Amino acid sequence: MSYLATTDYEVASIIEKERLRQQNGLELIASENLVSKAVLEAMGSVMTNKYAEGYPGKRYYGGCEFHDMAENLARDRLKELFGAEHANVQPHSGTQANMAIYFAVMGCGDPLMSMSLSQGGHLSHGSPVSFSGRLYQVTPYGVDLKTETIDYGVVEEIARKVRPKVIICGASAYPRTIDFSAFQEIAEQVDAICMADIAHIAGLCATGMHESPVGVVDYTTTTTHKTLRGPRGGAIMCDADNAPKVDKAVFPGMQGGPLMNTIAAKAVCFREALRPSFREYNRQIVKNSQAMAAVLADEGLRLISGGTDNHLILLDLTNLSLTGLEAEVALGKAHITVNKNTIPNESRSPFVTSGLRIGTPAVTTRGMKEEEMRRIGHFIATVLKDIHNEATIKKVGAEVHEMAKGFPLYPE
Ligand code: DSN
Repeated sequence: MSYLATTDYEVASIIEKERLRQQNGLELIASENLVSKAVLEAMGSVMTNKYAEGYPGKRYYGGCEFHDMAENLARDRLKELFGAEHANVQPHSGTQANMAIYFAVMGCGDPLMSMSLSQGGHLSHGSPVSFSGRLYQVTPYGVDLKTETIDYGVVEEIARKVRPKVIICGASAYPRTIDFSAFQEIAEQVDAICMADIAHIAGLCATGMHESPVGVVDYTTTTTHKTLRGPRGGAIMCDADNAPKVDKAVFPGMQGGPLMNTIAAKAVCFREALRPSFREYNRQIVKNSQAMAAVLADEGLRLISGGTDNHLILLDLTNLSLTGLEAEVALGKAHITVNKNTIPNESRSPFVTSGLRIGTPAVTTRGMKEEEMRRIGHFIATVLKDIHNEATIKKVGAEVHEMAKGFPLYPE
């Protein structure tokens, strides 16, 4: 029995139920992953006990010598991983990292250009329901409705018209390669600052599976918990010249004490990501995504843009007369966790949607390869094509359980 179970059985049993949910099912949420035991240990360590407002060598509290060491390690490892001149590892999340860049380079009401949320962007890129949509004057760009990919000519046209202060590239639901160099060129033509949010594809960028924007665009933000496979949090990279304003925007501009246990865990994650096995892992994420995409297409499902170059697949369920919500619920009953998602030209609300987003980072961490992806593709198609048949869902659920057993979360 764990120590927690002896002191707080209620919380311990909730955590155990969640562990079993993760163990017995297939996690296909594109933005999630399963961290190593080393990352978990750093997260649950005594580093959480300390206030360390400020930065290494310049803190507002005594007793920070080991926190300085941890934060310096995290910064140095992240810089090494991406070849960055400067790194800030304090943002509590990807949204905080984005907020810090906005605060560093824009004033309220300044024009901002970004991919619209309904076509693959992110809430914090200027959605009207986010602080970013309320503080800045946002002009969205989307995808070409025929190819369902970004049309850089159109992005340039909008940029010339709007003359934004900042152009954001990066997405939460875009299955294709993003041309960061093209975005930087467009930004330069209109004297805008270019910011890449690589939250979803950071692991792919760090390992050469996707072009890295670091050293190409002005600012790069990321989360650390998606394809990077670290603790839940954010980070920023930029040139040395821009470091002072970024650091000031994070602290004291926007956050108080950094989460030092998370920063220690980020250091652990970045070291793991520097190993050759992490490159292999990211290569497998993409191979898995493409193997699953091929099966889903063979089954007659419609893939937005016709396929995938990265860790995620976006399905349009319109030809099955299904909503994303119905699909998410039915697959959940079969222990397959996915999320409903808007698609280009969406006609439904974000709570219902016509699409489904599927990602392979977490199942790849469990050691699954193309063969398992093909089976999972068939599981998904079977449920979606017979969605009102509880017996079908139950049968697929039992097969999922059986398959999951063969890939333990923490085999050690
Ligand atoms: N909520 C995350 C995602 O699922 O893409 C982004 O922050």
